[in-house]
Formats: sequence, structure tokens, C-alpha cells
Amino acid sequence: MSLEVHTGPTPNGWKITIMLEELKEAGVELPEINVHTVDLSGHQYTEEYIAINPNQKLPTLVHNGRSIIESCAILQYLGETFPSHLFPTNERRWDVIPWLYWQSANIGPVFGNKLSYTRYITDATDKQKAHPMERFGKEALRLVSVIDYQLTKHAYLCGSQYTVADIATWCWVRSYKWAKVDITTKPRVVEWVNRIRGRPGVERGISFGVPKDEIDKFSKERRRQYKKGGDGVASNKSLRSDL
Ligand SMILES: N[C@@H](CCC(=O)N[C@@H](CS)C(=O)NCC(=O)O)C(=O)O
Repeated sequence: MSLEVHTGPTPNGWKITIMLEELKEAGVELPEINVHTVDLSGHQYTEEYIAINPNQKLPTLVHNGRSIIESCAILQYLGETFPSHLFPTNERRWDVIPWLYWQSANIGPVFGNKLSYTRYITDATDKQKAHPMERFGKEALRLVSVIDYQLTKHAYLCGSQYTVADIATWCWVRSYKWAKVDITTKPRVVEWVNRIRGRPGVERGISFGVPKDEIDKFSKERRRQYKKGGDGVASNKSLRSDL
């Protein structure tokens, strides 16, 4: 059965396009892949999308009649369904799974909030933003120091192998400049970011939805579009609690 991937050019979305490219790099034979772009200006709220993802966020994977939500659960699903070094299936999976949860419970929400307050939210004053900015900014730096600690022990986040935990975490940390989280005091983390960026599967995965010359540095026009789109998503006005 084909893999139906509902995603978009965002950190959580790129996790999946990177994973699929890394599986190909690992020599895994994949079924047909159909990628459907979720337009975050409203498609996430349509009945059609809510039927596969009641949480109204991207990404979603539909495979063998099952719909899987949450980017890290999708990474685990792909890792278990198509075995490779990216997700150990023996006891060693317990080195990886906690870090996948760690990303989704910490890095994603904290970097996401820091980014929103730094770049997107326009329906709050600077005074209102000051406390969350400080809180998420400090917490983001604390999380970066956790990554640094891990990298003192081994080359990747949870061991000597590059895994889904690196993919998930990297997708947020790579945009540290855009989120204004200064990781440069941690050279090991900067080196890890650059090393993973150099992987061919990562290059192809993050190319999804982005012009070739804007993969690492958005043009002014793209920044403007992201800011506008991000404001719509981050605004309290867009929250729905009427399912
Ligand atoms: N915990 C979720 C978070 C998903 C998420 O927040 N996705 C963002 C894009 S990176 C989204 O769809 N935002 C749209 C919205 O909030 O309306 C996951 O890891 O899949």
C-alpha cells in the first residue's frame, strides 16, 4: 500500500520528508509515496483533514488504512515498518524512544513558542511578550545544553548512530537563528547541526516546499510570507475549540 504523506515546509513537516529520504539512503525499498501539501492557511481545519488528523496539525501519515498523527509517532512507525539503522528494533530502541519523546515534549513546544513570540505573534504588545520570550528563550538554551551534554558522550543525540531522534531534534534546532536561540556558545551543537545538514537525505528532505537557493536562508519575500502565515497560525484568533 502507498504511503500518503500529508505535510508541509515546516520543522514538524520536514521530519517526515527527511526520514523518507534517509530510508532511501539506507537502501530500504519503500512503497509508492504520495505527498499532499497541507496549506496552513486553513486546510488543517477542513472536515476532510480533521477526519485523518483531529488535532488539526501537520504532518499526518496514512498507510494501510490507518492514519497516524504526531510527527514523532510517524517517525517511529516508519522506523519500525521499514527497519534500518535509523530506528533499532532490538533492546537498543530504548536508547532512542525516550529522546523521541523528549523532542516532542520539549524541543518542539519550546522552540516553537520561542519562534512564535520572536517572529510571528502580532496580537500582543512587547510588554505582554516579554515574560514568555524570556521563559521560552531560557528554556530553549537549557535544552541546547542537554544536547551538548549528550554530544560529550557520543557523536549523535542518543548514541554513536544517527537516528530518528536526531532527525526530530535537528529539524527545530537548525532554525536557531530564525528563532533567535543562540547556540553558538555550544560549538559541539553547532558542529552536530552542520554535520547533519551535510547528509544527502537531509538535503533532499528539507528541499520539500522550498526553492533550491532558499533552503538555508530565506529570501526577504519568503520571510515576509512566513511571517504572515505564521502570524495567522500563532494568533489566538485561529484557535478552534468547537470540534
Ligand atoms: N506535536 C505535533 C505538532 C504539530 C504542529 O504543531 N504542526 C504545525 C506545523 S510545524 C501545524 O500544523 N500548525 C498549524 C496550526 O497550529 O494551526 C507534531 O509533532 O506533529
